Formats: sequence, structure tokens, C-alpha cells
Amino acid sequence: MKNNRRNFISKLSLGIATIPALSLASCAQETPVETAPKKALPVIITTWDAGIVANEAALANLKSGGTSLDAVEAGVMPAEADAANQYVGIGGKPDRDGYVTLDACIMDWEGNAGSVCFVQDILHPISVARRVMEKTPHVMLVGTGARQFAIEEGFETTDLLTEQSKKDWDEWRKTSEYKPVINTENHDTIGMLAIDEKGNISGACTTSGMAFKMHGRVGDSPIIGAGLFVDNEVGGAVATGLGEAVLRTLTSFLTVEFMRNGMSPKDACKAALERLAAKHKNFKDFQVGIIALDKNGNSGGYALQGGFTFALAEDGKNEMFEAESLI
Ligand code: SD4
Repeated sequence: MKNNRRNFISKLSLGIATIPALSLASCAQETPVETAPKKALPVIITTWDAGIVANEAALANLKSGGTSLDAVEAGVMPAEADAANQYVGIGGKPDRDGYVTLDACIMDWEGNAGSVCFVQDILHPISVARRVMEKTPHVMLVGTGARQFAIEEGFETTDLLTEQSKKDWDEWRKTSEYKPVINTENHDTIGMLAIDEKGNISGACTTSGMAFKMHGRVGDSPIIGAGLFVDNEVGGAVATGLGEAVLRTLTSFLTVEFMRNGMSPKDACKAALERLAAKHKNFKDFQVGIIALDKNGNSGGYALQGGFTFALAEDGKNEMFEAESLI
């Protein structure tokens, strides 16, 4: 059930002190500031409408003894395996040359991170990203190297281009016009943040990226600091939307830094989007949404444009919300 956004806003503002706008110079501050009372843990927050199913999978994992890292991996996997979701994993819309290429990353409460970019034929890139994190001295593997590593690790190859996505690609090729539509283009990339009962935060982000992108294009989603960032002393953030704009302004890292300086998760998302908007003259032409979770389990989201939804699981509930927006 989609909630009235005002309810959520008033719910979020309860107990949160008003924080003045902070200058970048003050971002050097190291000590996290308490902004709001502790929530009952766990708390899970996920981008877009597929977030409800993702949160359920993550909660089930936590219940069976998983950590927040296990939970975010398990949480985003149903979307990767859902052929009807055309923005993640199998069924993802191909690039302009007809190839489905996937980006994913994962980060845990100890600051460990793993990422795969531009990987093909692998159903669960999030699990490959986790293996990169746990089994290699590296953070990122790309393209054929990432695919080769996945196969060596026992992942099977799968044809990810579905009939529907091929049809959409054929249709697009009639004009080959590329103009991202604010919310429908790339809708449903999964970005998830979870804090478990021990207070440990992890995050995951997985996508097939922008539909009909140039072959070889990588967006923000697998880039630590852009699509996802976690600092367990402070919190975590995930971005979705036009990856190029997020890459230019390192939105997730910036959101966490704003929380470090005392902003609530929602205010930090908003401030990071104000920065992004200030750096992009055309910011009214595209969408970016951010969700954030702090070390006390408080969470929030914000977007450039209306229509950005996220799912929040806390206090035994799992509900959709529409974020407030700058425009
Ligand atoms: C990208 N940021 O590849 C991704 C797309 C996305 O919801 O998040 N869509 O640019």
C-alpha cells in the first residue's frame, strides 16, 4: 500500500532536530552527531516498487540468522532473477548493440566493498560482486574479466536477453532515439540498505543500467561512493536515476558525509540533490533519487522529481512511500 507522503514526512520529522545547512568545509568533521532516537532494529530500505519483495527476502534472511551483508545480497536477488523486471538482471533492456550488460556493487559495515561492471551472461552480479570483495585483493572487476572470474567461481552462464527486451530493442532501433524519460527509463534498479540487530549496516546496488546505452557504458550503480556508500559510524546511502549525474557529484558518499555532520537521512539526501542540481543546468530534465539510513536505524529518501518510490521495512511493517522532491 502506498502511503500518503505527508504522513511519512511527519513521521520522519518526529524527534529530529532542525539542522542548519552546512558548508562543505565542515564536512571534515569526524565525529558523528546524534540526530534522532534509536529505532528498533533491523531496518531495511530499498529503492522503487520492487523494494517490497526485496525487503521481504532480506528480512527472511535476517530471521534465519543472516548478517546485514547476507540480507542485502539475498534481498536484491529476486529482482535480478525476475525476467519481468526490465532494469535488473535477466530481462534487463540491452545496450544499443543488443547486449545485456550488468553493474552491481556491495559494501559491508567494515568498509569492505566489491563491484562488477559491464558483466554479461551472469544471472546474479550481486553475488559475483560479493565474491570479488571476499575472495580477491580487488574492489572492482569489469567486462570479460568479471565474467571469467564468475565462471571460475562456479557461476553458470545464462542468456539474459528475453523476448520482451529484444522486442523493445527492435522497436527502439526503428528510430534509435535516445532520450531518458524521467521516471520510466531505468525504473526499478535495486538499491538496498540494511542495518541488522547488531547495528551493522550493509548496502547493495544492482542494475542493467540505462536502456540502449552505448556498448561499454558503466553507470553509477557499481561505483562505490556514487551508487552506494556505507560508513558504519554514520550510515549508508544509495542513489538511483541518471547515473552520469550521480557519478559527477558522488552522491552517495556526499549524503553520508552530510549525515556525519548531523543531518537526518532525509535532509542529507535533499542536500546532496541540491548539490547535484547546482552542478547540472539541465537538472529538470532527468531523475535522481536517493535513500539513506543512519547508524540508529533512522531512514529517509528524496528525489529531484516527483514519482520516486521506496520501500521501508521497520517495526514489523514493510511499506511503500513516495519521496518528496526538489521540483
Ligand atoms: C544507471 N543509475 O545505470 C543507474 C540506473 C538507475 O533506476 O538507477 N535506474 O545510470
